Amino acid sequence: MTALDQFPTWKALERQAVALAGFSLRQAFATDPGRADRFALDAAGLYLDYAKNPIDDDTLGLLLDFARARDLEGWRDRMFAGQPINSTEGRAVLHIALRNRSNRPISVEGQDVMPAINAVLAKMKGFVTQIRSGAWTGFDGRPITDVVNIGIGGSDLGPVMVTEALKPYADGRPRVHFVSNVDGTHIAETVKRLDPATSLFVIASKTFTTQETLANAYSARDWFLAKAPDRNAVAKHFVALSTNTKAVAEFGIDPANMFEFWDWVGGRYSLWSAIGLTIALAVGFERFEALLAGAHAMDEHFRTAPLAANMPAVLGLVGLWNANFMGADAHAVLPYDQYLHRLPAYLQQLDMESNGKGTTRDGGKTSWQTGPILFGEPGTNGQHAFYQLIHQGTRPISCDFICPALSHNPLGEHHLMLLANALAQPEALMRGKTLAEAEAELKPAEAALAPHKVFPGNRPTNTILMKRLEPETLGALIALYEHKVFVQGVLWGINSFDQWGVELGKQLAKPILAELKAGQSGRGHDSSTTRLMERLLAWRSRG
Ligand code: G6Q
Repeated sequence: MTALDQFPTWKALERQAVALAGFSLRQAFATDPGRADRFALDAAGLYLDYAKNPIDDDTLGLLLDFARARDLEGWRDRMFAGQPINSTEGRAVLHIALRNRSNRPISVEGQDVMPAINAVLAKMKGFVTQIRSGAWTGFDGRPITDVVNIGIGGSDLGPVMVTEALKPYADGRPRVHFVSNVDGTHIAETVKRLDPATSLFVIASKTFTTQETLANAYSARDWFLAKAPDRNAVAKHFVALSTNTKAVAEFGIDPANMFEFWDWVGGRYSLWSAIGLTIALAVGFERFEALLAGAHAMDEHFRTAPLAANMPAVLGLVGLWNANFMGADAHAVLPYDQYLHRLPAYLQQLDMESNGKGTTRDGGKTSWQTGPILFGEPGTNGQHAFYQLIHQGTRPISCDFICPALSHNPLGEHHLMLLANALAQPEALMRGKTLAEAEAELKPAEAALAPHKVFPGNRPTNTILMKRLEPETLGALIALYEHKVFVQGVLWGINSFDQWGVELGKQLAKPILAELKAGQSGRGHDSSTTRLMERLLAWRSRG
């Protein structure tokens, strides 16, 4: 593809960055009383304030010109129309169909996918009702008390994050657990306190070939069979969420107990599909549907709102401005809600696996930065850890502050204290503190401390507010980020829906596993890997 710096609209952005070299957010707010109103958007129950970014009206106009030059609306429409925009895998990208509550027909290769989606949702609903009501019983006739979701990556992070976020809606009937790591500790610690007769294992794997998931699933089955009366009991205690009926049957799960999805659902975009079964088991099917409805509301906004008023488009464009023109190589996601404590981990996969790429859609090399390094922690914990670097470090880092107005646990003044911090941090990052201000706060004897108390300010932040963290607002929030990532992938000219970068490590692990089993390092490794393997083998042989 044409390098981005050959686009006149990109060149205009480069000139704008030079023109804004001395731009001061503090001054912009002081001189422009309308700034907060102009740089804010409402959609699907979310309020986005992006006024604390180093932009002015011209910058936003130029970013929108760039989006048009990159045919953002065309790509969006092709995604919604079910065209195979995941070019390296020749697939459509239709997580939006999974939550298409309007039931508007969406076709893949001429076939409407909505009837199949609705059929799986109906099957999920029936199953969830049976488990939650106690009608589905285990091998000794008792109802299921504990569900263990076994999956990894996209088959784990989304369900874990949502289940944690919706904990106030979970009644513990059943309790849910998640096992992902191939480290035996994860499954061993999880099943330790469980009763096989009242446990249900949900094996979540799109391909049903993933090494970690299969290893955990087989260990779970062994643990189960050690106590179960016979192999027939597996049917009541193991279900699968997958696209691979054959492999599910080979594992020993009756395909009648498989909840299907399709190859046009990317792993990290799959929590809306059968992969969301554990979420629905934890909080009830109606809440799962409300989650879908919230995401659908954001989809409709993204699909129809003009770019300048389009929340995912604007969030993506402002993010690109910070990443490509303001030097922000890292982006922090800072939810001021304890229930969102797994959101940063979830977004790490969504963003970094989607846009951590240096190859353009047509196989060329990017000469521009793409996806930022993403990290985060719930507020206020992060404030007592890494915020120092965000305030005074040498690298600019952009941040998203996420905050609900109401808490599910209105305890004394806790939530007001949380809100005060969520407002103070972006204000401090924007405003900073000058040397003169620092000096004015110090006694003459402490004057030497003044340089240490200077905050450069001008640090880019977004703040996303919602009334309360509920299934609908959570659905909208996740969809907002999904579409933001999509927007940025389009702007950068990369395919956000493949993940070839995870392959090499998997490939190299195979021979190493065989060598570790044989107790001897093989040829062909670098000397460092060989020494490390020898040391591990030596310690294991003496262990
Ligand atoms: C996500 C990735 C990846 C995937 C896992 C699990 O987009 O494709 O994280 O979800 O590797 O794959 P399976 O669901 O096939 O086990």
